[in-house]
Amino acid sequence: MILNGTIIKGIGGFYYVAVKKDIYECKARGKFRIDDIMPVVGDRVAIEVLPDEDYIGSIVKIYPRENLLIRPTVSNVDQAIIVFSIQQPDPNFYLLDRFLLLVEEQNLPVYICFNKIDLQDENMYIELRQHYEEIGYKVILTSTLMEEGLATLEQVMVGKTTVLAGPSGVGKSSLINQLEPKLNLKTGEISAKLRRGKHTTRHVELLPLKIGGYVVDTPGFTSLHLDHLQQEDIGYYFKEFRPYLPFCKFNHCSHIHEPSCGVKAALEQNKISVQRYNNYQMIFQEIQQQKRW
Ligand SMILES: Nc1nc2c(ncn2[C@@H]2O[C@H](COP(=O)(O)OP(=O)(O)OP(=O)(O)O)[C@@H](O)[C@H]2O)c(=O)[nH]1
Ligand SMILES: [Mg+2]
Ligand SMILES: [Zn+2]
Repeated sequence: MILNGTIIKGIGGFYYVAVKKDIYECKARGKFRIDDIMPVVGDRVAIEVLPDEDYIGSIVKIYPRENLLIRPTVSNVDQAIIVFSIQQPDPNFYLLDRFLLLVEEQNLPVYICFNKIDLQDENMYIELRQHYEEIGYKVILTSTLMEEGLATLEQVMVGKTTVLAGPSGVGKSSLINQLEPKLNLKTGEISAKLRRGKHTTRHVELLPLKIGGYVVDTPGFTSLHLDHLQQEDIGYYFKEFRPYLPFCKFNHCSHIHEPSCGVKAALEQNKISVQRYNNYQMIFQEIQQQKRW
């Protein structure tokens, strides 16, 4: 018998496929390896189950993916929420901009969530929110400790498949636990010495929400590779640069050395933030260096 379902978890060569309320433990057929396609969490698949075996099957087909995130590896995502804490650990805005770039490349709707607002005074995080809202991102401020912002967070997740991503220790699993206490996800302490998270979440999993939809808790990351990107696309992925790109005189303007550059003009008029422009430049140069090899 063939059934259609969604891979919600993969561990040690097994894939757990949800077919309505049932979960089937599946192996992938060898032919995927031949085609060089590996099933990933989020894939919609057809599985073959034998009549006598209880909830065991094999994946025989992977349906075309709507999208594929590589960090974390998950497909068919509706949106991403990038979580950073405003303290413990301190936000790394360069890393945030890199992550935004990856999400833009996937053309995925995105929210930025600043968690742990109980740790800082209001002026700091209001300014932070303003900064990213001016760029064009939606920002949610939360505290699991004070139970703030959780209703807003829940609202944007209703009925969707949402990936929660961000560095270790920022409170991703804690946020999900607040929304869905039954999941009882493991959360970790912040290392006192390193002031970083300890990578409590280890694998990627689609977690069903009672409000409908799934949330993907993901292991924290400390760096992100951008080597698959083309340098000429970077400017476009910096969302707020887009309106100024038509004003660049040169077709493949890097927005760094060229005269008559729309982006640099906008920078001079304070329409683009210096911090974002500097991050752009660093990322552009990093990719340029890699392409030389
Ligand atoms: N002060 C404060 N601490 C929080 C808040 N949310 C989470 N924490 C704490 O932050 C620590 C890390 O939380 P986790 O939820 O494990 O973080 P994570 O992002 O899932 O980390 P990884 O799984 O390692 O990627 C825990 O000690 C939480 O209790 C918050 O809003 N305020
Ligand atoms: Mg976690
Ligand atoms: Zn330019």
